[in-house]
Amino acid sequence: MNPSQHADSLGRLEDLPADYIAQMHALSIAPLWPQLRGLLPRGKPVRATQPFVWQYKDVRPQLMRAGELTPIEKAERRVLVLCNPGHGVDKLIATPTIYVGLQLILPGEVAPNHRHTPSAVRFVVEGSGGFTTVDGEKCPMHKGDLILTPAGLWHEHGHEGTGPVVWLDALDLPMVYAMEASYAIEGPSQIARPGLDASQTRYQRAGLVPYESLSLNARAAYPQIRYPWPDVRAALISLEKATAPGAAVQLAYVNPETGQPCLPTLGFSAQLLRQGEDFSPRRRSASSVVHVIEGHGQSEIDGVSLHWSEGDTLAVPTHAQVTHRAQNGQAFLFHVDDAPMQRALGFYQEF
Ligand code: GTQ
Repeated sequence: MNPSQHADSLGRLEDLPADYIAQMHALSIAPLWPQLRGLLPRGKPVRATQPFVWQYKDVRPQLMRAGELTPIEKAERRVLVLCNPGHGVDKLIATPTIYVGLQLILPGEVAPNHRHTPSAVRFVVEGSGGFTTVDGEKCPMHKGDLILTPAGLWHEHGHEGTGPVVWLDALDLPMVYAMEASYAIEGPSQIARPGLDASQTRYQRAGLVPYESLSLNARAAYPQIRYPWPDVRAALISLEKATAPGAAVQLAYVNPETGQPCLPTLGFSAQLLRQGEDFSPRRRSASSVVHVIEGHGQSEIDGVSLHWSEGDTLAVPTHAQVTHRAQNGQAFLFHVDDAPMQRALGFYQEF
């Protein structure tokens, strides 16, 4: 912790005798009161995270260049990390809790099998022929698909098609790393089970689950691994017709057996932004990352105006005031937020 000090009526470090400060520091102790307002600012947290947009037209050429410069064997994961400028390029964070990278895999390449303590998802940005095998389940990767690689599950990526495949990685890595609990184990390539992509096939329609899953001891922690985009898109278009003007046309990706967010730490949702409508959700304590699936538009985040189009990714700080607006037609957004971990910690708020 390195909280900034604030002018206040509380005692300052300089108010104390130098020998007393030296004695305390030699014993690895420190007084709280000079730092109290930094640790617990009044009313609202202090945020270093900036509202920001990474434009795909800027990042993509850099990613393709990585494809030329760095063979997959030298990278394991060929990823360019989206670093929030409020935190610099060393911290590798988009928001305090969310790591986001763009990963490139070229035809015939393999990103070898491993598993780790952070949980991850992939959201496919472009290309076809890519696949991820998760705990023996081989999932095809089509544009807009969401694929989970939860904590502890083996995962490896490959590419059986032509042309580059790019996806967005979102991980709860910053939190797990801060807990000094982040590590990975490498393993031999998985043997994919027959029954390609079975988990999404079993949960084709909301409200219907395989009968045998009702017996509690059969319940898997992660029953669905892939959420295909065409289904989500069609569901959003249906939902729009049943949603009042100004209300969110937004669907959360959940565990179909429990209805709870599909990962314990991060939440994922897809939103249809109606043409010509200013969408202003309630201010909330969660930070988030927004990826543009389709369309273009503009967002105001804490007074910062950001223009976006397909493939772009935005950072939204905690407690931010947000307005999104699609331009020249509707737009589709993918949201990653840290609301599940804030709820688990007991302080998630909407204002
Ligand atoms: O594809 O397994 O962006 O382990 C960072 C860490 C991707 C991955 C990342 C990872 C991966």
